[in-house]
Amino acid sequence: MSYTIGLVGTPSAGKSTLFNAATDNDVPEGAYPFTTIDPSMGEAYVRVECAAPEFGHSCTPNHGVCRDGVRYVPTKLVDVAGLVPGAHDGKGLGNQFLTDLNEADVLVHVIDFTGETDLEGEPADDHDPREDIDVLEHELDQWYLDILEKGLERYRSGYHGADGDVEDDLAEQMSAFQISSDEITQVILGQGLDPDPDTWDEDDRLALARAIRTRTKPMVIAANKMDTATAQANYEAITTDPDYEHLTVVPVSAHAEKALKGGADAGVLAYRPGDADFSVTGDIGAERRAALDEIRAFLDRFGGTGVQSVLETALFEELGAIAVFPGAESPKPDGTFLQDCFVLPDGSTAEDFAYFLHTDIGDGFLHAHDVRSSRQIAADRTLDHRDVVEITTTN
Ligand SMILES: Nc1nc2c(ncn2[C@@H]2O[C@H](COP(=O)(O)OP(=O)(O)O)[C@@H](O)[C@H]2O)c(=O)[nH]1
Ligand SMILES: [Mg+2]
Repeated sequence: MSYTIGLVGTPSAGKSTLFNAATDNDVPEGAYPFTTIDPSMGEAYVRVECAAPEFGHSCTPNHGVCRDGVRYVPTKLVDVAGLVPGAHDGKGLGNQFLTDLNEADVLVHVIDFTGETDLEGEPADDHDPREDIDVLEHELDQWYLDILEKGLERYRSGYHGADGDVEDDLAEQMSAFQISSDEITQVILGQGLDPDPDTWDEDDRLALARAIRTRTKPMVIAANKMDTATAQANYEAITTDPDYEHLTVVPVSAHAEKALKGGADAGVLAYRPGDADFSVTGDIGAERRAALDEIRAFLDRFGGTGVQSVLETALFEELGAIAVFPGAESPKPDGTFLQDCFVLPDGSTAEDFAYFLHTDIGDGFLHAHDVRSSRQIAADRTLDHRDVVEITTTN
């Protein structure tokens, strides 16, 4: 199991550029856990501070790499092309777009913050990036609403749901979104709605669809092309607009990341993806040096190109996932150490982790050990990000 981060946005927002910058990694061959089935699906990495130095050893990752104490943990990235206004009504790639979108656990909405691309991806003079946000939210909400209405029809038809509870019919209709009937009940109550669906008017149903959407499809905005003055002005305006306070907006320059990675691949730059700085290690011309000076000014101002941080924000903050190391305090006889680092759902317990590793490990669970503190931990203890956990089994 691993998470999939979906890049979504209007044409020309910079999805492919960001996708390429995030997936074109200098990782040894054979280190890829996912086979590429289609070109829009790739392997990206999220950074996790490695636990190995705390034990005085260096790690030997099975997947991804570790660079000076920073683990690059693989995650799937998918470029979901085809967002156009009216997608939920079947416009453009329509339903295919929504099906593809559903493969993602969390979304990164890539937006051209320069305002020089309209909703159809055509050049524009003064497009407001807020429209991009509104359009995607509207498409998603309508899509969820359509499914919610079908769930209500199912409920009214009375053919399904043994107990006749509306949340059961809704959960069944929304099974693709992986939401349980208990969670639906929570959302209904959270919206202050009466449990009887016959009392819900159109606005109530839309609000409910939206609440289920934000819960099952968390999202972060990649404010792309922030290497331009117009994008910076729009960023300032949007991040101070109270109507958009509910969103997390990460400033990004996919171009800068691509340039730095290119320089690192060519051996003229020392740069680790996500770093806030780089150094020139090879011969570069005056022109390239000037371009790099601009990138350095960008990094100084924003703390990085934003490509790594937008993926990490999506996974660890919006989705709330945690990274856990299965391990012991010293290397195995063959010298391997902390080979794995897994990304698990928010709220995972020691026992969940055991089952995540293998059904046999879960079934044979005896106790878990917090390796850092050398303390035994209960099966139902929820784990924290970067925990190092050893599981002892009966077999
Ligand atoms: N200035 C600037 N231009 C960018 C950036 N990222 C992408 N672009 C440009 O935006 C255009 C569309 O990019 P592309 O990745 O093909 O967009 P997609 O249609 O969303 O996949 C191309 O001309 C890119 O070079 C960026 O960070 N800064
Ligand atoms: Mg593209």
